[in-house]
Amino acid sequence: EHKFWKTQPVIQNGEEAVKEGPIDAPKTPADVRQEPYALPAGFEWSTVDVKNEEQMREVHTLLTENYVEDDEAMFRFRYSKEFLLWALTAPGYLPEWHIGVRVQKTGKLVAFISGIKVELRAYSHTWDSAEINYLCVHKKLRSKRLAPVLIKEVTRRVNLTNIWQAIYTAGVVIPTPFSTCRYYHRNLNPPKLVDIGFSPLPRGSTIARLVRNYAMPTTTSVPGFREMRKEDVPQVGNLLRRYLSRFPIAQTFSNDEDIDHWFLSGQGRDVDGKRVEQVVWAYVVEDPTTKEITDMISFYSLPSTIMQHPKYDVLNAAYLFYYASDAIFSAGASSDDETKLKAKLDERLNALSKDMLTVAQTSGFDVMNALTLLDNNMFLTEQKFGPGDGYLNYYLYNWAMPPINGGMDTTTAR
Ligand code: YNC
Ligand code: MG
Repeated sequence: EHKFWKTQPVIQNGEEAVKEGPIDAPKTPADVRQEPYALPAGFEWSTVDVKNEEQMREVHTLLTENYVEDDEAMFRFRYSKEFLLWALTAPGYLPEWHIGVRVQKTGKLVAFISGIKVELRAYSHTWDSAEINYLCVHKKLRSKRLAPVLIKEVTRRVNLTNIWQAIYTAGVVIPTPFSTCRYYHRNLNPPKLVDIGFSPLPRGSTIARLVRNYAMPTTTSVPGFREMRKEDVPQVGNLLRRYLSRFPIAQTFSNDEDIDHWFLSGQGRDVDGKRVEQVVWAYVVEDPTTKEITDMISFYSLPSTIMQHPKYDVLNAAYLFYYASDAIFSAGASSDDETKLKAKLDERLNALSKDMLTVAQTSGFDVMNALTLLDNNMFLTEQKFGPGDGYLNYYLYNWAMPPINGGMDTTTAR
């Protein structure tokens, strides 16, 4: 059982951490193995330059054909190149942490794993960490224990930079999640979701009835709701940092460069007559009288390939990303008690998420997905999200801490 994971500094099955801290004895980069791990004969390591168009195309093709599928093999994630560039070149990223494996003879890219640098806070500890994502082995090379080699190699490269912790998410359960979130789905396009088998047609219902039930208004309704702009970055940063400080674990977004990258750099635009896909959609509420930013909300676009359907081949899915609201902050005096603030926040988040769904439906998304994290439980059901069969497990490498109930995302399942 877990031949690989039982050798790694992670909480082992059945254990539960009480004390917070690293699992391994402290080391320095000088203690780290200097040579790459050995690959099976016929394969070689290849650091992938994701800013190089041809190399990005290779990663994109590998993932489009071989990355995560649902249990019934109906859908497969179809990250755009724009998305991958956004996710892999966040402030502080290291090119050496974008690791490929090629067939020596042909140069074909057959496996990939990536890390970016993120500052994390868990309870009261804050540290630089790696966020590991896009682990992928070509379908023809599965079950040959290549994944452990990729994981050990990325660990080695991260450790060489004096970073000893990592965060990652997976659909599979391995030792040992600190939190598990459930996926919820908000139908935005009933005829298509029923046709492709994503949503059932409830007994006794009709498509027309579903369409009416899930129809959003054509315009947003919160006064001052608008797209986020460059000049909002400092205010959005302060708001988001303050909002996230309420949760047991979160990415710190400690400088405005992070805010700019994660909420503005993925905007769609036309370059040399070519359409660059919009990845992240960020909105703020600017108070019409004070001109202050009181709220923000965002989502990203992550389509899935619909496998073997005669009519549709892409599911246009949006994923709820970060949001924040000052509704929960007490106005100084102790008069605002916790219950009142929570009720205020509940109301505000429902209004905000409703406007976000309005934007998403108007923009042609088929579904909005969200996880049971942050304050999502305040609005998911009211905004007609329904529970799905998917779960996402959250993991830390070389960090022990008590598990988090209900769960809280970090940089999300990007
Ligand atoms: C997984 N997703 O348990 P044991 S998520 C971690 N994350 O080891 P083989 C995984 N471990 O149990 P295959 C894993 N999936 O024997 C499998 N494993 O100890 C473990 N799928 O290796 C598994 N992408 O090579 C087992 O399996 C061992 O050929 C088996 O390859 C696995 O990106 C995989 O779902 C996932 O491409 C590459 O199935 C392949 O099946 C595939 O025989 C479709 O491996 C795509 C897919 C995973 C998406 C993701 C996060 C990855 C996190 C990796 C762990 C990072 C640790 C921190 C490192 C930095 C530390 C510092 C500092
Ligand atoms: Mg393998």
